[in-house]
Amino acid sequence: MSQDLLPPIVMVFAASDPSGGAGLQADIMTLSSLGCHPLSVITALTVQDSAGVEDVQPVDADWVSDQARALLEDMPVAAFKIGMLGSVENIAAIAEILSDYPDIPLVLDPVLASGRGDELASEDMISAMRELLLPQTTLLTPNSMEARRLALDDVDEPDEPNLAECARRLIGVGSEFVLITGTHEHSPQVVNSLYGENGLVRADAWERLPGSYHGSGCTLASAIAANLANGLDMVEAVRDAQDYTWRALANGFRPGMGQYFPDRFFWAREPDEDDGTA
Ligand code: PXL
Repeated sequence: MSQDLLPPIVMVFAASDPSGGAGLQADIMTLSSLGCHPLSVITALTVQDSAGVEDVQPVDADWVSDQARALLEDMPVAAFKIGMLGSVENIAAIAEILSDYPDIPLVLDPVLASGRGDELASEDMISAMRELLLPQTTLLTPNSMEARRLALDDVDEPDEPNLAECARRLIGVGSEFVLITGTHEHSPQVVNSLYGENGLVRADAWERLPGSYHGSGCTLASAIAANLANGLDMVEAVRDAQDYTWRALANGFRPGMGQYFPDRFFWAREPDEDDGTA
């Protein structure tokens, strides 16, 4: 079999969500749905259901390093995607690995809390992300609340910075691009804004879907990583991944008593118009 037939390989650092709504499982499904082969480096285990996160058990940082190093020495990786990190030690270990692969694009989804508001990152972890990971990031994908928390200066600020100012600061810290998603803003449409070193690159407005979703951020960030691995440039990758994510959400389902889950394989369930059946 020719190497040309190799699917693009994307290495994910993320925590297990046994519900399959978010986390590593969401990343694996999204990357597979978009034609990539996912490598999964587990940073933490969680106990959760469709309503919220009950418990988190970080994986030992040496185990995180070993999982990644073994694969990186074996296979060509086209993109990195980072989700929930689990501990400051894991952040330091991952930052060290990434520094050996500066040419591979990195999509960092700064997971700070679950949809219900369960804390998934401590203040120390936020500082470590800012100092060790942002300078190595190609695209950071915070929601507006995460953008404000990450961009807040240590000095007390009387007013919250606006989102464009947050993006400017996060790019100042070292991320090449920042995509701030607008799901949590009180606007009639969801507006997602991509910023680069010269400010706003493009903004896309989407019909706001009713209901609350588990794993929409993981889906979007993984879809962008898949598109970059498939050779799209950043603007195309971000545009196309939003379209994919919106469709996964529009086809969402509610498997339990909590939030809706995106259907990352909505295309596999769509009726096939050309299959000859009535
Ligand atoms: O959606 C963010 C997220 C990422 N990773 C894990 C999660 C969550 C949200 O609950 O549990 C493991």
